[in-house]
Amino acid sequence: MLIKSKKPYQLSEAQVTDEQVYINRRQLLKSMGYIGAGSLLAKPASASPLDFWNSAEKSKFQYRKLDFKISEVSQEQLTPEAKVASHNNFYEFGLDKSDPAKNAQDFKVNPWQLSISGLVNKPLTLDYDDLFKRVPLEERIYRLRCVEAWSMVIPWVGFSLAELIKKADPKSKAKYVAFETLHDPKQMPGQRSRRIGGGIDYPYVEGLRIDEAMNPLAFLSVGLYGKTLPPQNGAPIRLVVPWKYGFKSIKSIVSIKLVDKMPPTTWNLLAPREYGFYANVNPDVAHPRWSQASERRITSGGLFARNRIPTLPFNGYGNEVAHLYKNMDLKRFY
Ligand SMILES: Nc1nc2c(c(=O)[nH]1)N[C@H]1C(S)=C(S)[C@@H](COP(=O)(O)O)O[C@H]1N2
Ligand SMILES: [Mo]
Repeated sequence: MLIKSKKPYQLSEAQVTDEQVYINRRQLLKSMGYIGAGSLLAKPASASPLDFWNSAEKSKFQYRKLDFKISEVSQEQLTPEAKVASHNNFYEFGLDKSDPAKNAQDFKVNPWQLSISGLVNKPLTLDYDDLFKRVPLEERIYRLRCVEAWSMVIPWVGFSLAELIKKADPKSKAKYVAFETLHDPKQMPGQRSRRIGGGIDYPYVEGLRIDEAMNPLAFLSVGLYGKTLPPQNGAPIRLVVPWKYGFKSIKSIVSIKLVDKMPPTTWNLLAPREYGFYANVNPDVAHPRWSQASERRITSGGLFARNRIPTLPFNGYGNEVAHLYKNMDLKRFY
């Protein structure tokens, strides 16, 4: 018998996806006033085959559980962890969506060094352990919209980029922030060959205007689904800019540099007519080769699930960020 109108957290685990269990547990714990519930959830709660730790336990990459504060809950259906970690763009590890998950498992993320330098009064270098403790961790559920017109909903763990930049005390001359991915052809096969690497001149570089970088939505992620990032998702630390196309969200960052001029960015260097510096999600500005009016939302459905949805301006984050572009022609500054 089908029992209707239960509260979400009353559903038995067998009735819902692992991701729904994950989010419903969080909603319940949040309503009960727990702080740092990440550690509570880190205990395998049951022997259910839906347990969200299973996929990570099978991988040989060493994961750590993370403690964090829950700052946001979402009614949107999360993209299953297995899909978040197997459908990737990370050209350093190959061009097919399945390549990074195959080729990045031996990627060494500890030791790691991330420097914050340039036009700052207090340059900083964070080592691996600092990434998880310099700024208190929180969970943020964000939509990720790739310029290729697919999207996901991902529970990230990390902190606001602004919080880290403030610690370096930026000078007033700093107008932009430049980011750089690790350059290590020994570990990243795409950096050894133009064919495997998609013609990109590595290291992968990205940038934001300083006011974009200081917007509280701009996020540095060190984890997803409650534990450290899979290497294919940009371990140990990657940017997440939810109102921009996915290529702005640069992975495996070693350098954050405050600068006075607009820095070069990888996809703009490769094809400037197709990819601009701003890359704000915009259904009204088509890519020269395809429309951006809608997207395929990757959920728990099968390959042929009907999940085409309209794309929203700024990926649905207009209330938070539209003011940054008040007097700009977004068709020109794509
Ligand atoms: N260093 C680096 N960062 C990168 C990329 C890349 O190829 N190399 N791909 C970008 C693109 S196009 C997207 S859509 C997102 C994908 O992130 P995900 O694999 O975690 O979903 O990462 C972005 N960051
Ligand atoms: Mo992308």
